Amino acid sequence: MNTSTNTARNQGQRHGRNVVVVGTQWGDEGKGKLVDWLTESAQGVVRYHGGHNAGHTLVVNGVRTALHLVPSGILREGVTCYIGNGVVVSVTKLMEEVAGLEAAGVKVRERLRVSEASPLILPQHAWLDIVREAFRERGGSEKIGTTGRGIGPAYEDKVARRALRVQDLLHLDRFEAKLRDQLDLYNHVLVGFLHADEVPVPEDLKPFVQGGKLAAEPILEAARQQAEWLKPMIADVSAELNAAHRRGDNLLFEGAQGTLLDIDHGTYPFVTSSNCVAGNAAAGAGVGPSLLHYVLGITKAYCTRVGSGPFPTELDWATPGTPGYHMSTVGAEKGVTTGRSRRCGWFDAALLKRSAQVNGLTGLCITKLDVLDGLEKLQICVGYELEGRRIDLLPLGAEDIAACKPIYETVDGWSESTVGVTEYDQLPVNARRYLERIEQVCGVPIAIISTSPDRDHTILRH
Ligand code: 2SA
Ligand code: MG
Repeated sequence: MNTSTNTARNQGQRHGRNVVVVGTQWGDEGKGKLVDWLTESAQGVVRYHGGHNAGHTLVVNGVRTALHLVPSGILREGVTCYIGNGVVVSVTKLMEEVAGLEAAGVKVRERLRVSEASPLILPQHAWLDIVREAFRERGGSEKIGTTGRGIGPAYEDKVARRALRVQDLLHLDRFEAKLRDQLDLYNHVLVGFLHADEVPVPEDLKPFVQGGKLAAEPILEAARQQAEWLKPMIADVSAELNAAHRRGDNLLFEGAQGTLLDIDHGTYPFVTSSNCVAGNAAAGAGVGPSLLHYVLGITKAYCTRVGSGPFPTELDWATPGTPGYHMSTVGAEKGVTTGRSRRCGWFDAALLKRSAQVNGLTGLCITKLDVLDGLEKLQICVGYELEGRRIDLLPLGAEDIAACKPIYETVDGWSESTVGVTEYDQLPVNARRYLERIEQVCGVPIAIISTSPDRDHTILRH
């Protein structure tokens, strides 16, 4: 491999070279930091799926910023941030997030473009999400462990062709007619059928849910104000991205969640409701796949998962003194959006092979390597035993994945600190061995290594 031309950042520095940044595990791999770092050589950053269920933490000059819906390029002046048609948009949450960023001195509105074709997340979606989870639990089924943000129901409405979209905010009469039709369905069938009046209403939904029923007037009232606020940012994002590409801009496509949460390729049904894989960067932004030039897979040096569902290499992460507890505490593994503890476990190379395959990964970026500092021995899962057979690729679907017994290779850890290391050669020899073994088993080159949340603590390997 030609070492100087194949890295994502070098791809970015050449004009018109676009990079997709995708999570290869269950989300929270550190995509936000990498998008921010790569943005030094990009002019546009695009979100293409998911919604404000995402939580991206950036640390710049020691200051921590959490982003949910706004693309992670926003902290770089001069970068245009796009929310593509594949994203489900809560204008209420977008307004809150933008207000927070602007209060901290980040100019957002003049650099943010929101697709007119994005489906809206409205109070009925969050309410249905919460009610469904409550009833799954009551009925004895395992909860999905959603973020309760209304993501699933908003995508359901999109696929059922009854969604209200950003462009409907420009025609409030049309918005009202569609909303009333939709609420009829919610009140009579979707929520009504579930006896939603038995479920406690969260504070922020109280104005919209009255006696277990959704009320149109407060939603319309909020929409009128939101339409005025959003109007200057509403755009034909597909046309703008294609024009940006023609004039030589480098674009970064920012994935949210992770490959194992993908609606098709993940641990179904314990997944989110969108395609998280790199291929959806094209459909969810309105560009052709020929515009995606480099796929960078972001991979934590161990594994975490928030929410329910199978996790073959999961460890006991609650007992002090165990490697899982070390990962959970040193790695500060808590959800950025919901504050839930993330489950922790060993690195799973058989899972990563699945991820490399469905994303067509060009290179890997390993994050949070420093969290493993001080662990005496490390385990790498290289395959599983499933129904008496040995397999080396994560199977599809929750039931088979839950039945997988991991097969581990044990490698030596390192006692030195890797925090802030910026040169590959300065990593402890066992850290390099660990990385090189991962690379070998997964079959994808490691291009970048992150050694702390800080923007500058990054090793560009080749
Ligand atoms: P949803 O709300 O319908 O998308 O939930 C479905 C599943 O997807 C998981 N999910 C996530 N997993 C990791 N990180 C996410 N973002 C936040 C973060 C999550 C948080 O960055 O920490 O704060 O809890 C995210 N968003 C969705 C979710 O846990 C369900 O398993
Ligand atoms: Mg996150």
